[in-house]
Amino acid sequence: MNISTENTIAQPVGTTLERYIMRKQAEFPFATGELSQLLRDIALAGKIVNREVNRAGLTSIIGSMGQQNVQGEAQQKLDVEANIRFIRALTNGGEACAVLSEEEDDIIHTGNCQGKYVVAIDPLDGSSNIDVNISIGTIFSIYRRVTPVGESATRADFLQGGRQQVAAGYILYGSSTMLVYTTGHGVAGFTYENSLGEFFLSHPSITIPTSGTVFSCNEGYWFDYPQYVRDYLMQCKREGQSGRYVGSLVADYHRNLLTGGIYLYPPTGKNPNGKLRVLYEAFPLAFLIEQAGGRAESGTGPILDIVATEFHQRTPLFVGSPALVERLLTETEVAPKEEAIEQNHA
Ligand code: P6P
Repeated sequence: MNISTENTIAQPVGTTLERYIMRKQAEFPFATGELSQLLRDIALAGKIVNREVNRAGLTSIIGSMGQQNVQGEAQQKLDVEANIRFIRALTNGGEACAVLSEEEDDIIHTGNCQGKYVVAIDPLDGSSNIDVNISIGTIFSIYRRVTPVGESATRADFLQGGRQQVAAGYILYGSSTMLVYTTGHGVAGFTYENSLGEFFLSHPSITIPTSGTVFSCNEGYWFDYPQYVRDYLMQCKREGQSGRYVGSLVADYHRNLLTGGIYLYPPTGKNPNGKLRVLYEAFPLAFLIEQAGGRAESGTGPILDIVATEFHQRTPLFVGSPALVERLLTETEVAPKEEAIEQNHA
């Protein structure tokens, strides 16, 4: 029997994440496999968290822990579960010597002092949406350690510049679960097939549309927004653009990555330096968007040019299609940098 792709039987299932990682590793003769293993460890934890998210409503896993995390934010049970799962997977995998998690005040030492990498992670971003069945996500950033292998990691291993990341990505627990990541050679997306327990390559090379007609922001803060942001949003509305805001960063980001658009989290009265975290939200998403042909800015420069000085420091974030970010920063009445200077001198 001639088994060809035209047949309606035995259709190929596609390229698994494992096979993709191995093929990509083979393209780099000096690759030793540690980063590949690290990506596998993250994917494994993502599968486990995916299972917990999918059955959250059926078990006692939804709802609040009745306590706050180090950020002073109400901690959801799934936040704690996801944090444990990723730290355990990275510890058991052996490639990461330390982890910085949004859920932990300080570095978590895995005991893998021979590990060449450190991982900054938001185990479950947008977790306040869990109870109402809205998409949530994991965001991760991988650095090569700067301290000697064999010693314990230090702050310096995490307080690097955005452009020192060696890999970054997210897992979106949405209508389908997707893993999207980059190692600096483009952006690939994988969709999880629950029945097989595998991620399959579904988006081999993601590039963001140059422009778009979507803006994503919480307009409840309108009167807090800098004038240049209000000017930009007014222009969007005059042109009949669409406001799309899930309130879950990974969901809004992923939609704009595929269809074009801009996500804005400007400085607000409640968060004068922006709400989003540099090390495990802005940096990884900025790395991905630049690899996909987009832009990520803080309002006073590219996100990736920031050099982190604190583990949980925040930044304003404007990220998405390059033409939209450019327009925000240059075509509005008061250029951001001028406004920032004015505010500082006010
Ligand atoms: P706001 C969720 O808490 C989060 O970190 C992002 O996922 C989301 O985009 C943003 O904050 C929502 O913040 O202030 O609009 O509720």
